[in-house]
Amino acid sequence: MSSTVTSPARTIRIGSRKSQLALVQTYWVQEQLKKHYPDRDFEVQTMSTHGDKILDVALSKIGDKGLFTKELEVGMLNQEIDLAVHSLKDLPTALPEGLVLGCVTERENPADALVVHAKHQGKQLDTLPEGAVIGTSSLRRLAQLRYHFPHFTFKDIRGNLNTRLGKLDAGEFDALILAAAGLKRLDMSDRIHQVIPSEISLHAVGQGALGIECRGDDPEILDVLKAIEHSPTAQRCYAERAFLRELEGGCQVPIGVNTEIKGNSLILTGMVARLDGTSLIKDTVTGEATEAEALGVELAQLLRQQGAQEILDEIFAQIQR
Ligand code: DPM
Repeated sequence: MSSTVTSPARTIRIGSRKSQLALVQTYWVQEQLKKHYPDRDFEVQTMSTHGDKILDVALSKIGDKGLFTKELEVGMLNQEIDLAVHSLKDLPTALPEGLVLGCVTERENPADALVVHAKHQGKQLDTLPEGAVIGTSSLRRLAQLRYHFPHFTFKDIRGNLNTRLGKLDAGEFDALILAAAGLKRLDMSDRIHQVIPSEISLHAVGQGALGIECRGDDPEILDVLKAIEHSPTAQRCYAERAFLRELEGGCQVPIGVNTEIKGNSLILTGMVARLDGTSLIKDTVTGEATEAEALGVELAQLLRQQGAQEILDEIFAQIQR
């Protein structure tokens, strides 16, 4: 008699940064996977990334792609973990050889949000006083807000969400600009005073979505991840990422986007702005949602014809001193 030996399915190891937001996101992914594959085991392994360790330097001055992802990527390539959960906007558009974007999950509201100090309760961007100190370390937020509200003062801020809110409450800032999605995931939506309209601030590429990275030669994991992919979010984010990649922008450039799916169409808006807020180039393209990446490339070329490259070259020269 012959016997069949079936080896037990391997435990799937999920890598995560240690920040509170990263962990909330990773446990959410673990739970979704568990729902689809109740018989499989998923375990979470945490790692610190370079970006978690240097908290005192402005993001834009670090100038390193993959600041929040590299250690996790090394872990995947060394077979220590099988997949890594990232805020998609922190995942560079070019991934290391051997790794792929295995899936994109359903997006939260991708907009930026205004959080004000208690003394400005009820105020919004257009009612905050002249000279109000706005905390952000995003060049994208800085450039767009300067363009629309040149009378504010802008100050760098780093650290996790709680640290930032603590600095706001202590009176170091009059208001902060943060991703609505991050506040929502940490159950702090009540701190949002204004969801900033896209006419004022186009969000970062991939903002509000989670991107799960894995090895390209691991068909089993790629298949497992398909169950939690959200295809409309993925199409929008592929268009946004193609736009950013074509403009060769990293996470420290004043580039913003907005996408919308209507039927089979995808509408992509993108902008590039000068850091001092003196000029802002913005345009929109529409096409088939299935041609998402081509649309991103088309928009990048359109903005380049309108002078986007000159703005970017000027900024690269400034931040890579
Ligand atoms: C990137 C930026 C910021 C983060 C730059 C940008 C914001 C930095 C700052 C690429 N990553 O948005 O123009 O404002 O000081 C980050 C946040 C989230 C993921 C927090 C935030 C949560 C939201 C999400 C930091 N990465 O943007 O307030 O999942 O999209």
